[in-house]
Amino acid sequence: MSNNNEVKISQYIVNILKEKGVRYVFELSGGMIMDLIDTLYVDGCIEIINVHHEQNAAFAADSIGRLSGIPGLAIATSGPGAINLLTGIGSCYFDSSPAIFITGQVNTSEQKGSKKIRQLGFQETDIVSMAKPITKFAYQVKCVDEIPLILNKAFEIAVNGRPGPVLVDIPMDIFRAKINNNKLLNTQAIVRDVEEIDDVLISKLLMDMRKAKKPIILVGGGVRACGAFDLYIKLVKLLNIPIVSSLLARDCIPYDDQNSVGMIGTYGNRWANIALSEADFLLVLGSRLDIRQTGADTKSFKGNRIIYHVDVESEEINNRVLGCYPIVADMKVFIRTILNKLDGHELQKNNSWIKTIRNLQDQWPDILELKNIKGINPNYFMHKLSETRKASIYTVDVGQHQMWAAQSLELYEGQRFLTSGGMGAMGFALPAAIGASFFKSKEAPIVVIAGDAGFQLNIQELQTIKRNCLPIKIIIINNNCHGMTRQFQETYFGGRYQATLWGYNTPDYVNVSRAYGIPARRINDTNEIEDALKELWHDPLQAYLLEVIVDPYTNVYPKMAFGKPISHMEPFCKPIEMEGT
Ligand SMILES: Cc1ncc(C[n+]2csc(CCOP(=O)(O)OP(=O)(O)O)c2C)c(N)n1
Repeated sequence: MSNNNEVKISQYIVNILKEKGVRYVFELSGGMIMDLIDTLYVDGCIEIINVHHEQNAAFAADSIGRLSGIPGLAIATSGPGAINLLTGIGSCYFDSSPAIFITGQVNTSEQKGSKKIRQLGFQETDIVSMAKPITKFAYQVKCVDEIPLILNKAFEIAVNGRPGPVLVDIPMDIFRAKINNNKLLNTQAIVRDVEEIDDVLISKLLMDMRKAKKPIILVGGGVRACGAFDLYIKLVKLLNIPIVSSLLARDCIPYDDQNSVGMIGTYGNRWANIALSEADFLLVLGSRLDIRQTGADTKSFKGNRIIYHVDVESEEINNRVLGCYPIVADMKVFIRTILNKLDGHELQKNNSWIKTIRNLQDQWPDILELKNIKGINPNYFMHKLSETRKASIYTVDVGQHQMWAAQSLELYEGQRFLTSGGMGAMGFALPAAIGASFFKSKEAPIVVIAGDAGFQLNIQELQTIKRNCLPIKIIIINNNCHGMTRQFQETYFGGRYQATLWGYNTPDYVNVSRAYGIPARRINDTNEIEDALKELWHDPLQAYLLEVIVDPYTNVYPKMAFGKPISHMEPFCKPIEMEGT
């Protein structure tokens, strides 16, 4: 007897996705995922966005997940489609983006199972094993009855604790099978464990903070990833302490806030690194204290200062930098606890310490770090680009331009800065901007900052921008080389520029852009910046590409002299260890 409540699994999945608040799905078609694509199309509630490489579907989902806190969604077919997702999945894993990846798999009957053969079904590939080390959960569905539980679990795992990606691999025949729709969803809100924080430790933290002469807060990506940003803003207003940021938290303190110091780390603002090296108290909020922030000399990073380290994952604390007071907690729980203790009272004023930091900033302006360079100064360009405050979100690729942007963009309240931190994946910025445009319902301009090399990894997505009329402004900082690795060769390989400057070149980006129907312009000289930016912003919601020519030998300075304390920075100090680029 037929059951009226029966639906196809594909429809059941779509129903769950809608329930969970998913509004967009990024995809590239393929046989094993077609049933789901067709169902999404017929259902019509979730917008389907076709991209031109699965990696970009994954980066777009990463971006939506980071911005909304609701898992981004990308789907792909088995074999090459699924494998192409992996770089983006890793990006979600390392940078704590909630995301769901659904991959189609060959029919259950075509799977090789335990047979000692490489493949049975066409494109049959064990994506689950490949994805496991870079997901919070990866699972191949074996039968219809598993679907409700696995999908609910997928969403729960993606957002709970430290957010991250989940992959669910579903055979074709299961997409087509039927399920009773009454099983639909366990839609209760996800309940997080309420953690108790050691009250004595919190009192001691506040006491140490009050006593400190030179306190600093280091804010990391974990604050936003845990959905604690609004609480954090309340907290820092009461604490009134200078704030430095990691790369991923560049947008966690507005440029014009009196407590905003800058970015620390390998390519941090010189004054910020010096300030941190002088601090007697450090409160680390949701930052891993990884090598790009502390450098290799973790002992001097700790020094004699008191460090309280708050993170949702205990293993991240006292991992590299030892001797920190550990506070293992969900950031929201931690901040609420502290706010309760402060009970609306401001902690103290640190006017003289802030003045000292401002003096350091005046002494070491970022735009004067690059002496005697030819042509456009990229740090200066970043100030000019951002002083208009017109971008809603910057998505920034990987390389020197990323560091110039992180050092010198003026990010004001509400503006976001997304980049590929832990994965450091070239090619991230353009697809991330596509995700960001949909998050903003195409109503606010997104600015891509990319290098000439990274842009060539995913250049084909200009077509997605054009087709969807996305308000994306693209800045290519063209130094006609792999600048960051060229700088690496300058330092460690005697200036032999094979693979970065030698044996490499770029197309005419202005013509490429126009070929996709996107207006474009190139500038070579500082005098052209103002006019070009006027043209770029002429219609804020129209896609535009600006190619900014920079001399190939321009370095990113300051740069931590690797192996030395964080205040020892190039070009004045030389490294004693080799870092990863
Ligand atoms: C997918 C990928 N491949 C290789 C690298 C190593 N890498 C880091 S930066 C860089 C050079 C980037 O050049 P470009 O995009 O032109 O930016 P620039 O450094 O010149 O600003 C390379 C090759 C990487 N991070 N990601």
